[in-house]
Amino acid sequence: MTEVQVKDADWLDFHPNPSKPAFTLPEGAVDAHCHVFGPSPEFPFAPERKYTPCNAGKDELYKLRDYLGFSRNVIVQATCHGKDNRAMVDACRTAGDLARGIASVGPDITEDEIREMDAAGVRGVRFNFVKRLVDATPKEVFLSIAEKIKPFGWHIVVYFEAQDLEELVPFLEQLPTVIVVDHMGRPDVEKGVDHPDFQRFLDLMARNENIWSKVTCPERLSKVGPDTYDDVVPFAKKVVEMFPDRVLWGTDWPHPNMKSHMPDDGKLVDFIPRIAPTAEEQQKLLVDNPMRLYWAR
Ligand code: 0GY
Repeated sequence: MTEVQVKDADWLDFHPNPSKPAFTLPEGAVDAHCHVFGPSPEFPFAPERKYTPCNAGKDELYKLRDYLGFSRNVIVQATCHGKDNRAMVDACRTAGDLARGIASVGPDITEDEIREMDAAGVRGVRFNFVKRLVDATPKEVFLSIAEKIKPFGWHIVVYFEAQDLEELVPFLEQLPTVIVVDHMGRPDVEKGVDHPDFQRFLDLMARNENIWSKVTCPERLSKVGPDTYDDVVPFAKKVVEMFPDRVLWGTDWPHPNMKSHMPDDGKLVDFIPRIAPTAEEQQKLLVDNPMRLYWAR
């Protein structure tokens, strides 16, 4: 019998009717960080998951894409699916050339499995260091995965929290591919842009031209909250200004593990011109950079 996977009691569902953004996205804009959850039971959540979300499948995701005015998506494997990439891969196949994926894999992944995911649109793997989301993986395991995916031209998305960056720097500088850091390495925005913690992140990007950043998730990082997320603006704006050719933006729909509130995705889109005020920055952030990284072939 198929197990019914009931969402966590305190789970916040994605916004049922987001506003229409005031900001008009440039033609061909990419939502470069989003997820699909299930739907379960067709795509069950993994036994080792740390949370059980609501269902939020590809149909809902593509409805939101069209409503907000995006053209394409990069779907990042969510930890609630563990290393079972079927829901993400199925969503990529459904969208054809309009979606790419980032998988979560183990060191036993075979070349044939990588090739099959590549054909579906997968272009990278995610290494997760956030302790509330995953059990720790030894760095040697991540390094062996990196060597396996590198010949396919894939890259590595890393998710960690600011307090862990110092320890991670030597490892990150060892990785042999492009690296994309989720949510600017999750700075503590109360410390300010000039704090050594955020400067360490900017220095890392300055030293390593293969390191990119998603200037995403004001709703996760903000202490002042919706709808303006004012305290996150200086951080994201700084990264866009310093590294205009190595930044990506995404909604993070369906916003896993938000506890304080559920963001209005339309308002998140309206955050973009505040962190990328010029048309040139917006074109790079939303179109040129993701197209170069994910749609070069
Ligand atoms: C995000 C953030 C989170 C979760 C995941 O894969 C995941 O479960 O990425 C989080 O809880 O901070 O980027 O979606």
